[in-house]
Amino acid sequence: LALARDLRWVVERRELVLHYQAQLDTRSERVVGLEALVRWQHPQRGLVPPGRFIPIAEESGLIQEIGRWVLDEALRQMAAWRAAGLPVVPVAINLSVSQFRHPRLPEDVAEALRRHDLPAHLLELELTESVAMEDSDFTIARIAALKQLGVTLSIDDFGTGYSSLSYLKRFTVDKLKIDQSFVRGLAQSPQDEAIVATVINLARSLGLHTIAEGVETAEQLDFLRRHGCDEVQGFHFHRPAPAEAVAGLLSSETL
Ligand code: G
Ligand code: G
Ligand code: MN
Ligand code: NA
Repeated sequence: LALARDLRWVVERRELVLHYQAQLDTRSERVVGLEALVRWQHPQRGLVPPGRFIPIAEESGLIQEIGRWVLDEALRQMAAWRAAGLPVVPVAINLSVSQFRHPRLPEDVAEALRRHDLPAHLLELELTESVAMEDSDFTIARIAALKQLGVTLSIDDFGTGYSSLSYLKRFTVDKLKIDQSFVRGLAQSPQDEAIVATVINLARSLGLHTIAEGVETAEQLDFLRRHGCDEVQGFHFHRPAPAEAVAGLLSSETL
């Protein structure tokens, strides 16, 4: 596959870019966080979305190198914004299962934070349910090691995995990201509304924060506000955008 071949040099050739999508406090609608989403600026094909190349990178093992670049670049950007006097909000990055399992992950994260002189609470790691689901001593120890660093841990696409809920009491995650497939049905599907309301209540009972992804309409926002979802993210507010565009967004915020 041509794409797989081109991908091998993606880091050396500096063809990756991060876009950032704003996360807002549901009540105040202020920007309280950013999710970093990687894209591949391919010399011939243009901007390639992660869904097209992350699975290939996972198969080839290149995901480790890409993941370290994402971590470093997101923190470099945060430090640059901070140095420029912009309001600083936490940045979330996505971790694949194999990244989560990599022996050096906690050291890599600690080192990157040190390199950019940033406190750990400004970094959030998004884990998929398939990470959390594997109930092993390793997973428990790994989660504890990451928590010990002081980073925030969230479960991405919550509710879509083949999950039992029991991991929520063993693993000290901080936040549930309600998957956009449920958010899409708000104000339309009683089933989706029941699921979202239940997840928000569950999270509250467990002392976890909630963020709804894929918020596209005022009606969806209204439902989430009435049910006490903490944060929202979606095209209704902001699309993922390059750093330069996000700088303008941050500077217009008086936090
Ligand atoms: O193609 P699309 O933009 O919809 O793909 C988004 C998917 O890619 C999401 O599942 C998201 O979590 C994943 N993704 C985005 N950026 C990264 C990244 O830096 N690392 C990993 N492992 N996954 C990412
Ligand atoms: O799996 P993960 O949550 O990391 O994937 C995030 C993906 O969702 C990104 O590709 C991002 O572009 C996309 N996304 C973000 N907000 C919206 C939205 O409001 N609607 C839709 N359809 N996609 C969104
Ligand atoms: Mn995500
Ligand atoms: Na998600």
